[in-house]
Amino acid sequence: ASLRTEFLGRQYENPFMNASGVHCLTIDELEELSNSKAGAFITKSSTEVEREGNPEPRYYSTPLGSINSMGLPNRGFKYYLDYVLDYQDKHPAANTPFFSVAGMSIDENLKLLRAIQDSAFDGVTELNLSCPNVPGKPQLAYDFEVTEELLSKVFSFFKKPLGVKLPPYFDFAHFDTAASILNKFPLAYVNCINSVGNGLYVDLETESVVIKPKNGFGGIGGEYVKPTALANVRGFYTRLNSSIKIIGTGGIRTGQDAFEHLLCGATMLQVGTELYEEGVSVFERLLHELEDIMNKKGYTSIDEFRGKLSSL
Ligand code: RRO
Repeated sequence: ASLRTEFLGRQYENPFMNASGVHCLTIDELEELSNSKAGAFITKSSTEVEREGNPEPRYYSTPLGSINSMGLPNRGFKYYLDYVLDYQDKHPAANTPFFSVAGMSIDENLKLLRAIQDSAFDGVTELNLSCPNVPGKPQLAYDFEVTEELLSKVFSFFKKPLGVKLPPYFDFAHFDTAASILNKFPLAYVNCINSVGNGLYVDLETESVVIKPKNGFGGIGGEYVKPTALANVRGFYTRLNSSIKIIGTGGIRTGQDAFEHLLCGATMLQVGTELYEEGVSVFERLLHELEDIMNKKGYTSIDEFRGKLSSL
């Protein structure tokens, strides 16, 4: 079977990427992704000014996944823009890395996107509307009015391919409202899902929380979140215009998890918690596991089953 994937008119060897935030803070980490079997990769969400992020410990691995309250640590927008522009020059035949931005305000997001629009960047931009971990800053995409206002302003000038990273939704009324707003814009894709915000993990032995920021509250990833991720992939796949692609993120630990995301309608697949656990060798394992499943089922390409989840 072939894992070759077309996304936004570009060809990728396979659909696997890192989830933004994991293994993409520094140029060293980004270069490791570039040299891995990942089909594509994305930078850490950046802000105009570099940020240290929240106090440590701020990431904790649990038996079923992870909890994090990193607080948007990043080297600053220019560091990542310089990296991707340099990457384009050095690898003219390769796909440019995806570029994630997460401004701290509407105006900062607009400023960063204007800078991308005015640059030579020829890749795909991801606007993070769902960071759960900056104290005092709610997840933007839970406020539908502000989301629509922001996207209206963005698309008045932004002409390069743009996707949005969404938080998980948990009600059909919210899927309906979110999709009706997203369908008004020439979005390239939506990425479902960011971490499930503000979970709490308790350590029995110490009778304590496990991360320092926000009294232990943080975004949940890994096995815990796969059913929620699949529901969001499927919920948006069935509601969005077919021109808006889906990136599936959440609970991808095995080839089976990847297959399920594709069956629900995802085109690209992002790996967060399991990449943190295993390092970049996770991609080679996942692509072999996915290929094995496809071979056993008699599929020769992903297009033969993408989105084709059966109902009862
Ligand atoms: O840096 C973080 O705390 C973080 C971000 Br920006 C995000 O979008 N999702 C997440 O789980 N952590």
